[in-house]
Amino acid sequence: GQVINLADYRPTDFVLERVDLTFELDPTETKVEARLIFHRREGADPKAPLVLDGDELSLSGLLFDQMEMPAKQYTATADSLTVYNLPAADPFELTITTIINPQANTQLMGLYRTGGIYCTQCEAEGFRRITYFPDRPDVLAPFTVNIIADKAANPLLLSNGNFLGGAGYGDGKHFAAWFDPHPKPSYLFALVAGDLGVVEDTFTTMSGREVALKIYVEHGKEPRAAYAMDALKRSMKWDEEVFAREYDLDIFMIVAVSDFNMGAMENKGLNIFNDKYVLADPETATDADYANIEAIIAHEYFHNWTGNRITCRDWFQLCLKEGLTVYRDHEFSSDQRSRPVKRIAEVRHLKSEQFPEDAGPLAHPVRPTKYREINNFYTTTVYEKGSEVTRMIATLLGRETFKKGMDIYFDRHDGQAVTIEDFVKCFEDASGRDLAQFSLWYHQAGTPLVTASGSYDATARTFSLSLEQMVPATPGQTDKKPMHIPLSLALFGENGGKIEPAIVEGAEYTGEVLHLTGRTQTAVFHGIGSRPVVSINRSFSAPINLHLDQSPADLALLARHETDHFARWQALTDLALPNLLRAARDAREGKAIDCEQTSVDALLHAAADEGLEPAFRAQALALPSESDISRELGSNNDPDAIHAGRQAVMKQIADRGVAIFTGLFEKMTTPGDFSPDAKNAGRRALRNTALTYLSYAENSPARAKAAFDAANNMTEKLHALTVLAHRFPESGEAITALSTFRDHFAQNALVIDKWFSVQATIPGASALDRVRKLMKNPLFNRTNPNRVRALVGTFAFTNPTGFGRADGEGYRFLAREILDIDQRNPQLAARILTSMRSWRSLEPVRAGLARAALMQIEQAPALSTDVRDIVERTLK
Ligand code: DPP
Ligand code: ZN
Repeated sequence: GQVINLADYRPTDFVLERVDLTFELDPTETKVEARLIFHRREGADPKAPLVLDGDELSLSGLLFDQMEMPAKQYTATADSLTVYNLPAADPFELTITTIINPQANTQLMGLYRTGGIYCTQCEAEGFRRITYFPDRPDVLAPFTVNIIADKAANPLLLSNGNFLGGAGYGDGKHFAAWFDPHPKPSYLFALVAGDLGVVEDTFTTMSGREVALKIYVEHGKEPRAAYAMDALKRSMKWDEEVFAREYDLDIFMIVAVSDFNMGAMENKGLNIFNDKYVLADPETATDADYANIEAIIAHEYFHNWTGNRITCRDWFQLCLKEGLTVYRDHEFSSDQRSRPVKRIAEVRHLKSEQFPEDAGPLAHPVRPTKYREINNFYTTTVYEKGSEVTRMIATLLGRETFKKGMDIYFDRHDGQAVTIEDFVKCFEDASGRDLAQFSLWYHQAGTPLVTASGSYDATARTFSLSLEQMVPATPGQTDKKPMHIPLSLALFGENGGKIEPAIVEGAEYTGEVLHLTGRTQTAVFHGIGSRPVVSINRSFSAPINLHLDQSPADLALLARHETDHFARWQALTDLALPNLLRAARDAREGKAIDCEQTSVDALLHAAADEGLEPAFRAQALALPSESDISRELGSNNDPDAIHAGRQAVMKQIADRGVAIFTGLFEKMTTPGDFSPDAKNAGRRALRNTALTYLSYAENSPARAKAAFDAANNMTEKLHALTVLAHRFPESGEAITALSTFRDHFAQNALVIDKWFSVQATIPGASALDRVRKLMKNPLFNRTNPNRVRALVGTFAFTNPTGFGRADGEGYRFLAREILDIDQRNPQLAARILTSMRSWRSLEPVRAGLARAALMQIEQAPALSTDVRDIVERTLK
């Protein structure tokens, strides 16, 4: 694949007016007839040929205005169809016939088969695997879709839009016709056919229209779709109340499939989901699963406006729909659950996934300017950092002005394919602010580092805060300009009360948000009667790294008195982190590990504070992960030392807090009928955390074994199983629990994924042998992306001591697996390979071994564009 540059964008020479598709479905020979009506764009070169995209296609027929097209008038290859001598102005019709093989489509892009049903995935460039087409997001047209298939095998024939009608044929076949009146790009096309069960409901929109809601799942799984349906209705209501967005078709459908590369896909009126994000019941789904289902159902539904009604001009603008829609689903979940707890979870995720990406060889701007393979840009930078950038606009402008900007966006651009510049302009118009400097967040990669230091002058009654920002160099970007960084900031007195400054000089400070715009800047707060404790980047108002030296006493004060509970969590984390970093260094040097006590006290104080919600306390007690610690250490990392250090810190906290943890474990039960709501989930989270600490204090599998046996919900059962397997892998209790669990859930693929993941993450050098053995287990399935991710992906991404074992065998194992997966499913292979993105921060021996494994991939003869792109950038 060659490099595509944003600077080369230009509109198509031809305008697509209408699309009429007919599918004659067959597992191995599906006939696709595409009737496309075009006219030449005004002002376009009257001689320019029409060039359509294809991917592994072969042309079976081509008509021009229903007449056979002379062979010399076109050229067809597997990846393009070029048609010459087309009319200068008049509309014309091309009828293109292709025959495709859904059964053989293991890439899961285009039309494929999964569990006996036909389904499609077209984003980003899957439609070109169905027919020759101007397969780009700025070509929008209304689609009519006719589906013909064997009736017994495929009672259900679905596509986008509204159902027009259908009928049976005498030969056992039947057909259905769908029409989507909303012009859409091809990436939003969907087709599903097969035999599925359905859960039905209705939603009455704000203007009083009744919309039919249908969720299709495998027969027998209908009861497990109830929560997804509930989340869908809540999403529809929320988007009306918060963004005044109403649904625009008569029907909204979701289909759950078990083989899917992504989480879900927002096809117009016909979302297709990885069934992992639809199916849930208390016995088989964890609270995290419920939360993910709620978020992803909302996310895909919200795309109807941010993505579908207003789409991207080109794929460089992916964050236009993804960053914004993630922001919207975050807001939705915050409103449905606890806002601070949700924010903590978002920031944890951002730091563990996006920060390493932004600090490594795969770093790229939220709005990139070039790519070789667009599939590789569905990244946490585009999604999560993109959401943070949207969130900063709301923080800078204030909620009301932000809403005003969104209203302008919806009014101005409905039905269009637009750019980030168009989006930002709406907020400039709403606020009268110049957002040019702010826009650097879209263009400059790398996580800014802000260094802050405060000094108090008692005589002048001033507090001066010096700030300095630095954006690190990233691939292709060495010189960075200073950014516009919104820092939510407050001052607290020794008694814990908030101090309101009389005047602030040196920086704009409105609504407790300080605008850092210079490379260096000093803000002076006047009228400060006593030495303040400063709290910066409250609610994580900007996605930055912050360096601020604060004493354990000051952090402990914030941990107790900050009114922003996110900032309390941050203070507790800042207290805990130095212990973990020191412990990692000490472990490496074979020194004794000793925790600084203020931090342990603060943590235990929070754990026991009944005034704090249980979910918050669970978050506070969940120490930074091993990969968080390596990120903070930055370089020369030894996963074994980090692991050993963290284990020692856990043990010390557990020993000191054993009484508190025992009390929490006993008290935080969730009696009565199971409820997946946030409150009950919080109690389960805190109880689980207590169990983890008790496994260190008691150093015995007994309690976890009892918890495993007694659990009546997956959240507690899986956690108990994890404690047994991770803490006591050789014990009879762990071995029995793992096999009981497997036998009990053998028929449930999503639970068996968890069974694989628990074992893939057992720490230590022996993990690799376990993973190898599991790959030979009859339950392992190489063709199912969820299963491959659950075992191979989880091992590579979240088992630093097992994957990163000192002899490099883990890296070599991954190299071989990537090459194998790449044969079938390049997207999946490329995604799992990004687990190597932080290899340079390893100590030299491991780094050398990791590099050798990467080179082994790079030198393999037949790599997909997807894997080639990732491996070359990772090595560069
Ligand atoms: N389906 C993916 C998402 O919603 C890509 N658009 O993020
Ligand atoms: Zn999305």
